[in-house]
Amino acid sequence: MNFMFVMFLLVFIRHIRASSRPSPEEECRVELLELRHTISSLQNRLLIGEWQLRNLQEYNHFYRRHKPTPPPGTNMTAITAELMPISLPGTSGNLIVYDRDCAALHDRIQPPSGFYRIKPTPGLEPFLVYCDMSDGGGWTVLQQRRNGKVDFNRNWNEYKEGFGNFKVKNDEFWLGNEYMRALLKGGENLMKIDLTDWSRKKTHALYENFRIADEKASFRTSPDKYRLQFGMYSGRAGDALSGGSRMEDQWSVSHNSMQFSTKDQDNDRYMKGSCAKENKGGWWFNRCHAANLNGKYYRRGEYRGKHDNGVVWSTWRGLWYSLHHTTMKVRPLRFMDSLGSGAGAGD
Ligand SMILES: [Ca+2]
Repeated sequence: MNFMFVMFLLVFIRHIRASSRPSPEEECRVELLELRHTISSLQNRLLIGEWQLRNLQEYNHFYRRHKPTPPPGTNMTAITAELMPISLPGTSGNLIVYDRDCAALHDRIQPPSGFYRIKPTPGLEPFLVYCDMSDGGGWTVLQQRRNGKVDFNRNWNEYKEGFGNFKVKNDEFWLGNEYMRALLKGGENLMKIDLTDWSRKKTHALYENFRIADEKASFRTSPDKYRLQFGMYSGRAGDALSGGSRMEDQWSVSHNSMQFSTKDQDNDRYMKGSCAKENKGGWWFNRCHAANLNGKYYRRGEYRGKHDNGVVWSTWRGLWYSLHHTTMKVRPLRFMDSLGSGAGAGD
């Protein structure tokens, strides 16, 4: 009798244990529930982040543009001081202030977009740049294509010193490798590349730690010819500067660590010819490219030819589509941290 009771007890306990252990299906359901919960909390965080970014941008716009009308008899000096906490320094005399870049200019006086003189390093004379104060503000523009009016098929010295027009917003230009190098030398920079196709669709690519080496070598090394280096990619246009997502393409067309080449200085990795000559512009060619923003300006988008030499961002519109607008602009990484990047807003 006792033995029977023990046996019964054992079977009962095993049954209880078996029924308390969840089946694989139940385990899967629980895991799914947990995942859904994680997704929903991440979505909430994303929403809050986006709201904060929008708020910061609107606040900045409000700060600059919509000054309330003061009631009669108000002390205007006090109002102005309140609206502009970063006030203009006393430059009413002969003192000229040159900011290091457009981000510093933005921090100091928050001016509208336009051409301003900057002085990134003490040894360099101040030079003119286009400051894009939209899109979060503080961007120094290195390159613009808008209408094909400026020929980008130039030689080494022209790419070194810069070319194009520096007068109105939609002027086309290359700032110049020497100026870009000086500008990017100061610290960690974020490069934003804005692209527009012929149906007015926009996209962008962001690269952290974008920098360019010196033209001349440092002691005991070979000339570095404005070698390009950049860090992590983000954005929607695809990582064409790294050659796209295929490993075999990356080896032959990634622009990272490439020297600059022009039609009269072949520093590319294409042994049989000159990428710059084939592709009608100066660039950090490999053998040859997955992005060619200084290429030939075709007016329709899709084009044909012996070489894929259009204004190309291959990971977005392919090698045989020449873009309508391009902008390459930089600002310090830490600027993004303090104000929100505005990257991709509306794109
Ligand atoms: Ca070559």
